[in-house]
Amino acid sequence: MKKITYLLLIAIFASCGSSNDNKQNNVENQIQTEVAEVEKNWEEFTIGAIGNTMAEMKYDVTNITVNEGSWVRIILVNEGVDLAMLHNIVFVNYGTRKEVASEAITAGRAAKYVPNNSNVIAASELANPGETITLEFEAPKKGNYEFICTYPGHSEIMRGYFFVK
Ligand SMILES: [Cu+2]
Repeated sequence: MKKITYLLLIAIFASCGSSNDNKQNNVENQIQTEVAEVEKNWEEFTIGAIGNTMAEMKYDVTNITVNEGSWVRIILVNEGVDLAMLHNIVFVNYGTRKEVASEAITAGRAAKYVPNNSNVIAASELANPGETITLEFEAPKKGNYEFICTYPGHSEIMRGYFFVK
């Protein structure tokens, strides 16, 4: 609602006889962009990456369901304190997590452990211990997907399911 009021103010401002057409176009483009943002149907999830050892670490959410056509916002909170606890969150086609996790190791740190593999739907940045990162993407078509942490050695226990209905 706040954002809509803001957009109206921009619209009023824009209609107050700008002598510069370019400026007018820029304002109109900005309005269109912001309207598109407001109209997106966001589904937001906060996921904690918890634990401080290879045995304890996990996501505190392991099952996410969204509607087709929505936009997904994942807020990944790395609650670890041990410096070895680096995590990301990577969404992949169902049944491909082992393949993607294996290629992630080859891709290495320079690629943020995200391989160039068409089964990857969306991938976050790496979160350091104590860091929170956000990943936004458009939900893929209806179906079953999985999510994993592709940091080497983590994917077998740091994983969950993602359903688009
Ligand atoms: Cu991890």
